[in-house]
Amino acid sequence: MKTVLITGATSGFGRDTARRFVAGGWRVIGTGRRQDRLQTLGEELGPQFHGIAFDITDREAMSAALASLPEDLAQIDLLINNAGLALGTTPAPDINLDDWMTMVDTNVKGLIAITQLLLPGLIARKGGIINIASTAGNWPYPGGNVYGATKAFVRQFSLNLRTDLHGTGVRVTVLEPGMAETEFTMVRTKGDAASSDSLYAGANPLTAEDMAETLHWIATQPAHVNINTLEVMPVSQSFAALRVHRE
Ligand code: NDP
Ligand code: 8X3
Repeated sequence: MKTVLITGATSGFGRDTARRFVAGGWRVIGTGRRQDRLQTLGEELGPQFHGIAFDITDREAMSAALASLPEDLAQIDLLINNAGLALGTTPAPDINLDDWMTMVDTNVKGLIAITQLLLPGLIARKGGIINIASTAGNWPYPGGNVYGATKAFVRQFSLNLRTDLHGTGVRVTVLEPGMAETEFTMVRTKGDAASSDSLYAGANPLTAEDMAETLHWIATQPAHVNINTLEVMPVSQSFAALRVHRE
């Protein structure tokens, strides 16, 4: 049985991806800060699921949690770097600098730290890494500022990682979802349910189940196939024109 570690399995994409991989016969290690949610998911999914709680911005806690994995579970075949967040939609310069730093600490520094920790084992097992970036890393929008920049980092880090891992047999993919209804906007707006509801209302956005299915599809391609990049949007979402400000 193969083992996947999914960061951010307490909600949204990560939680449904844990469900999908368990259904597909994988052992799943799910992470996140909310221990209670990991426990609830463990009760739902049974012994194929193992939750470990840590804050991905805390390198010591993360190393200790990963080191505490039982020997069989520590043989990880696939890392899905999903944990991440946006904070705020305010255009620069009227932003909260702490929010910008938290996005960098989580989406960039947390992601690269766990990748580096697990890389020796992934190379030994010719495993795989799937990083979750975003359309926000490819298409600028007002207020996207640091969030979009962290996701552009994730895209380029993924491509560069694939280059570094040339010849190792390790697969690397970056998945770039567009608008999807999860707790993402509740987090971004710091609990503004009305804003979250109105963003998704009538938009028929992507769902966590859509992304779980896509991630499982990427992971189950024949061993010689590498999906480099995959951008996915709801049909309702497309591109806006460039703007011109006139005096
Ligand atoms: P959710 O808010 O529903 O889930 C985010 C997950 O990330 C949670 O499990 C959360 O766990 C975890 N997480 C956040 N911060 C930390 C931290 N410091 N330490 C550990 N875990 C953390 O959002 P989504 O499922 O939508 O987001 C998943 C990924 O997809 C993110 O990287 C997001 O940027 C990306 N994405 C989302 C899109 C969308 O429209 N929803 C579109 C494109 C990309 P906990 O709070 O328990 O720590
Ligand atoms: C989330 C998609 O467009 O809300 O990464 O930034 S968007």
